[in-house]
Order: sequence, then C-alpha cells, then structure tokens
Amino acid sequence: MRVGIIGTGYAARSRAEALRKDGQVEIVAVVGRSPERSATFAAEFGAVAYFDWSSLFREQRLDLVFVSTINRDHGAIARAALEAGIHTVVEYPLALSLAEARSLVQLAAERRLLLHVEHIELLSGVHLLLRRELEGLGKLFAVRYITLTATHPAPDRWTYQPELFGFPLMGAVSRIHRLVDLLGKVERVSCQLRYDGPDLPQRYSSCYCTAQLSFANGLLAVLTYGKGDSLWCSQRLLEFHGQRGGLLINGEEAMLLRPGSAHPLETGSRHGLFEQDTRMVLDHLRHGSPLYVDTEKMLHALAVAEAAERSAQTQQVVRVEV
Ligand code: NAP
Ligand code: BLA
Repeated sequence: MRVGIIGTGYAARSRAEALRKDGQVEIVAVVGRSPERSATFAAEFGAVAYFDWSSLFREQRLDLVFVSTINRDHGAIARAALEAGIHTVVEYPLALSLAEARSLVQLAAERRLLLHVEHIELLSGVHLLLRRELEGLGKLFAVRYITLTATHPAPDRWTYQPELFGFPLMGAVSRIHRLVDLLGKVERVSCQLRYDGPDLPQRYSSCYCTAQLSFANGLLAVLTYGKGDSLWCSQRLLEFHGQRGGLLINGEEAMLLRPGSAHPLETGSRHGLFEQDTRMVLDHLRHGSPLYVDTEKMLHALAVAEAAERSAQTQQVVRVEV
C-alpha cells in the first residue's frame, strides 16, 4: 500500500511510526511547509518531502492518505484526495463546517472510497470505562465536562488562531463527540465564548468557551473548554450524576460514587491511540474489519459544535439541525 502523510507534527509522526511498525506499507511522501522539517521527517521514514499537497496528489499514485495538518485545511485536502481516488483518513474535525463535512461524506460514498475521521477519544481507557459503567448509574441527570489548560506564556501555535483551529468546540469537537457517543442526540445549545490577548482577532493568548447542551433524553450537560495564559489551573474533569450513583473522572483518577461509598476505577493510558487507529484503518482496508466511528454521530457532533458557534455569536439558544 502506498501511503502519504500531510503534516509533520505530533499526529503525523504518530501515524508514520504506526505505519512503520506495520511493515507492509510504503510511506511514499510527507507534506510540510518547512523544507528542513519536512526533509528530515521524510528521510527518517524513507519518503519524499513535498511542500504542497496538490502536487503530491498530481505526481504520485497513492492508495491512502492521512490528513494530519491544521484544521482549516482538512476539508479542502480531503476533497482533493477523494477526487484523486485515494482512501482518506482525516484527524478530527473532518471540516470546519457541517455542510462541507456532509458533502465529503457523500463524495466518499459516491466514489466508494474510505473516508475515516480519527476520533481517538473513543479508543481511550476513559471512554471504555464510561461505556462500561454508565448503565449502572441509573437514569442520568446531569453531566459536567471540563478541560482547562493553563499555559504561561501562551504558546505561539496554530491552536491559538481562530482561523486555523476553528471555533473552540469545533477544533476540540472530541469533547462533544464523546458525549454524543455516550448520551445520544443534542437538541439545544447555549454557548458563550471569551477570547483574550493583545493580537486579537488573528490570535489569542486565552480562550474560555462554555456550553450547555440539552440532550433529547432530557439530560443537561455543561461543557467547558479553556486554554491559555489567563487561566491558572489545568483540569480534565468528567462528572456523571445518575439516579443510582455518580462517576467522577479527574485526570487519570476515576471514582464510582454510591450512597455512602466511593470505589476507585482504572482509567488506562492515553498513549498509543493513534497507533491503534492506524492499525484499524489498515485492517479495514485489507480485511474489511469494522472501524469504530459512526458517521452519523460524527456529523451530529459537528452540528452541535456549529450550533454552539452560532449561539456564541447571537447570544441565543440554538436548536441543533437533525
Ligand atoms: P502540531 O503538532 O502542531 O502539527 C501541526 C501541523 O500542521 C504540522 O505538521 C505543521 O507542519 C502543519 N501546518 C500547516 N500549516 C500550518 C500553519 N499555518 N501553522 C502551523 N502549522 C501548520 O499539531 P497536531 O497535534 O499534530 O494536530 C494535527 C491535527 O491532528 C489537528 O487537526 C488536530 O486536531 C488533530 N489531532 C491531534 C491530536 C493530538 O494528540 N495531538 C489528537 C487528535 C486529533 P509544517 O509546519 O511542517 O507545515
Ligand atoms: C487531542 N491534543 C489533542 C488535540 C491537540 C493536541 C491539538 C486536538 C484538539 C483537542 O481535542 O484539544 C495537542 N496534546 C497536544 C499537545 C500536547 C498534548 C501540544 O498533550 C502537549 C503535551 N496528545 C499529545 C500527547 C498525548 C496526547 C503527548 O500530544 C498523550 C498523552 C493525547 N491528545 C491526546 C488525546 C487527544 C488529544 C487522547 C484526544 C482528545 C480527547 O481525548 O478528547
């Protein structure tokens, strides 16, 4: 199998290492902007360095491509890859607009090509634990999901540029997707966003985005995503409150809460998830074994992110398109 990788960052490197471990694929080309970084990366994996993805698709015959670059470019690259007849894997989010994402799903179906959107959060130990334990909590009442990253100084990275990262809950759509996978569809969203920093609107040094999600089953979830130098403590917190008990996940520590008792649970590691995703893609292409992302749920998560963006702009509660 002839494979290309678009990007030279953490996700791209994780892909390249996973592909090398497989041993049966040839990494033909790697695409990056910086000649030095791309050449070093490509040489390490026996590949050719390209500086733009359109010439790669024109010049090389590829069977499979990994789109592992900044979010702004995901949709356009995936479209070009599918039009060139290449099976395509995209790191989340598939595109920064729901309409574009839907159109790509349709294009892949028409061309009978794989379009797989990586959502490694579903493979994580925390998610498997949630799938196992949630039923035991009885009817769910309320959920809180908070991820804050305090960084001083704020990094000068694409993830702090709205145009490149997208609306915060779109770039970080894994949070919504995790909840949709566990809890079903969201009906209404209310969201607020605050950016801070001297270089707005091009880049921020802090962002704080908080959304209330009303699920079709009545459940209420509060989702908060923040990062940057105006925050002073980092936190990764997931709380599920049900009729018969609760589940509290704080960083790597999980607790099952019952009347009068608390049992610790194992959460497992956050490492090795890109490798697992890559292996599942190769197995799917070779043997037809199933992948793990449900296209409808993936699109619904994008619809919720888009509704959150509209709510933050209009200060209104927004109904999610079904
Ligand atoms: P990263 O390490 O910061 O790498 C960013 C990549 O984008 C580099 O390959 C960079 O390559 C390229 N790039 C192109 N245009 C750029 C620009 N204008 N500014 C900065 N970089 C630019 O990011 P990453 O964590 O690998 O994320 C890549 C994708 O994976 C994102 O869509 C992200 O949402 C997704 N993802 C990442 C993780 C994770 O654990 N890191 C998990 C899930 C999903 P050149 O500089 O060589 O062009
Ligand atoms: C998700 N991690 C992400 C994303 C980015 C980063 C851009 C996608 C957007 C988002 O959901 O926030 C970037 N993560 C980083 C950076 C560090 C980091 C720069 O931890 C710096 C250390 N990702 C890693 C590393 C691990 C990792 C080293 O870069 C391993 C522990 C895991 N990142 C990881 C996972 C996700 C993610 C599991 C999926 C998000 C989720 O679980 O919701």
